[in-house]
Amino acid sequence: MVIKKATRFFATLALLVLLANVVNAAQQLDGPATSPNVLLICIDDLNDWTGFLGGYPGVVTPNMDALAARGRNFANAHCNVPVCSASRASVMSGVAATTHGSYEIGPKYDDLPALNNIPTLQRYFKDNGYYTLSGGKVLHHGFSGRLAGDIDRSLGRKKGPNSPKPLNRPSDWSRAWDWGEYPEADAEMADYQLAKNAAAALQETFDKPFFMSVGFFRPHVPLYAPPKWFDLYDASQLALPNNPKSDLDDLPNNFLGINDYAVAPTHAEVVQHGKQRSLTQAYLANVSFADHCVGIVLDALESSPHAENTVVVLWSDHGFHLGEKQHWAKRTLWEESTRVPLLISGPGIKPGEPCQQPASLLDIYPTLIDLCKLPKNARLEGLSLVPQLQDPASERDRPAITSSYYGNHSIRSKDWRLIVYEDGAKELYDHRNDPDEFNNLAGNPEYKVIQDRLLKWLPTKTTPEFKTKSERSRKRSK
Ligand SMILES: [Ca+2]
Ligand SMILES: [Ca+2]
Repeated sequence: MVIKKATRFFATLALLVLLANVVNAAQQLDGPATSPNVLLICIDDLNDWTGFLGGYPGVVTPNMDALAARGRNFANAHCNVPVCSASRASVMSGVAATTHGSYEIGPKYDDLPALNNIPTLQRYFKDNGYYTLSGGKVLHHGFSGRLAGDIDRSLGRKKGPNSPKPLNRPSDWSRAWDWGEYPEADAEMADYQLAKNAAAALQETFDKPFFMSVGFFRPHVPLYAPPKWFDLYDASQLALPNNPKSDLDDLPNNFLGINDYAVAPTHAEVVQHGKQRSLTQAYLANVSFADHCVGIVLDALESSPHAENTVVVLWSDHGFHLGEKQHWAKRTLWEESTRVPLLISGPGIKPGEPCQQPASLLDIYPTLIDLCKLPKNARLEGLSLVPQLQDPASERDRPAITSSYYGNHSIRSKDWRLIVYEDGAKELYDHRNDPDEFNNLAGNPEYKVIQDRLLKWLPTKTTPEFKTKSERSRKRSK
């Protein structure tokens, strides 16, 4: 009798253990059903001029600062390419320019042969059970062609940075490089309308986890924003960068070759026309306006049913010079051009110190896969940032690599930056005592060991630059 009872007891126990295992397995297999939502906020041309990165004294970015305070601020994060379309192709494919072959403004994601079999981040989540929503500038050319099905719902028509655009407005250099107090109200701005659309969608409930991408155009030029954002900054009192001309004396001769960007004004032109203060004010105004739009989306998330179960990632596609090193805009391999905001927060991520370890925008894709417990994507070239989300001091050997135009690369570690140009010329900076990258140490025998150590990370196998047929014929006709 006793034996029978014991047998029954153990049989029941075995059954319970078996059931528990089945439930566990189901939970693992059912990842997406219990996975967090994702809110991906993409900003265009935002450099380190935010409160949480400390790049400009007195800049007003309370919403992004609050986001930084409740998650992880990757304070040493860098883009893969310092220009819109190629940077975004890297983020959304998870592979570097040296693999996909776009090093400049140019081909669409779906034009690049190397990306034929690589799903966008959004497609990967969709294929793993997520509902995808997207609005504004996420991929530079949008989700079109074979990518059209990657997005289940649009959060509004893709409007360019010229929306709205004042009529017949004279411009100092070009239509793109215009700026000023326009329009009168936030509600007329495309970014504001997008923020409101995203905010409304966040109040809904979904029968699957969602992956929402929201891409703001500001502070990309033209730098129009309503007057109240300009009023935050007194142009006559603004700090201007310390950018002595002599800083350029220790640069390799060819550096101008990759910084020759015809659309942006040169620093000499900005100064000659007396526009440095008004341009700086306009950029700051647009940063604060973009921050306001981010706040609309974050407030909506906060008051939604998804507040506790959504991973938020905020990033900018590359940095921006406003006179530093005598340069305006992007495309350089210096700190102002490669450094970007990267904030990650969500369930299980505790607030903590900013992370000073190098991070790359390539890391967004594998990090989100880890956080949402999706199957690994073997094609990705970034590293998951989960160790640094758990502990910001967690060391990481691999530096952040940035490429600009074919054959030119920057290698940014925790303390150093090495730039290697196509012809082998180099720049080396020690960020422990030279955050402005004034003192080029390349070739100095005292720093040979560190230079050689960084050189080991220089990309060797690189995909040649891909040009579409129309780009090739445009080039020939020039
Ligand atoms: Ca951009
Ligand atoms: Ca220098």
